[in-house]
Amino acid sequence: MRGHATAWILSVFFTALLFNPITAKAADYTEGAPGQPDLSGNGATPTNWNLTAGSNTLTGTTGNSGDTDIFHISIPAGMQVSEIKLNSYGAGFDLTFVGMKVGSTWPGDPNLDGLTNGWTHFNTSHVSTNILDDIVANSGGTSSAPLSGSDYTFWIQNATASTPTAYSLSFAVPEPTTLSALGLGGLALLSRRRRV
Ligand SMILES: [Ca+2]
Ligand SMILES: [Ca+2]
Repeated sequence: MRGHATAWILSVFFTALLFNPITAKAADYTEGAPGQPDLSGNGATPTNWNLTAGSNTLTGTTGNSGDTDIFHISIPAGMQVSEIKLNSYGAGFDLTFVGMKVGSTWPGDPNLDGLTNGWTHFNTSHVSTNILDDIVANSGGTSSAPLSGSDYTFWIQNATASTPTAYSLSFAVPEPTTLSALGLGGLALLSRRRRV
């Protein structure tokens, strides 16, 4: 009985380790939620979004000339953005531009200055895929995945439709300490099993 109780306690412990960083700590940004207005349309003053460990989800809408969404992500020290997954995308034949620039602001215009550190277009065909690899592939070697360092600014704008298009993107930030703790916990479990 004591072995079963120990196993139950351990399983609860590992479940907590596995899921807490994802569900409890991630920082989501949803346009229109309290305190989370439409993302800035001014590259000199992007919306600041501080990422945390886990899956950070951005949900918004963008238009062609009417609603550009420009935001600056801050990556926690020692962590990285491993992928940017498109969860969902409007409808129809829309196409949306996303550009990335190193730093906390984007003065200028990516259509005019061309000074991006990566860009791509996405639409319904990219739903459920990682678009970070597409972005860095168009960087001329000036960026690479996973994203390390601390500050990047993104510029999202519809390339085709004049009507707003809804999108949802998840920025994945793995937590290195979770993997270490799991590794140590796994060793403890193995050692306990050997003794039993
Ligand atoms: Ca918007
Ligand atoms: Ca906007």
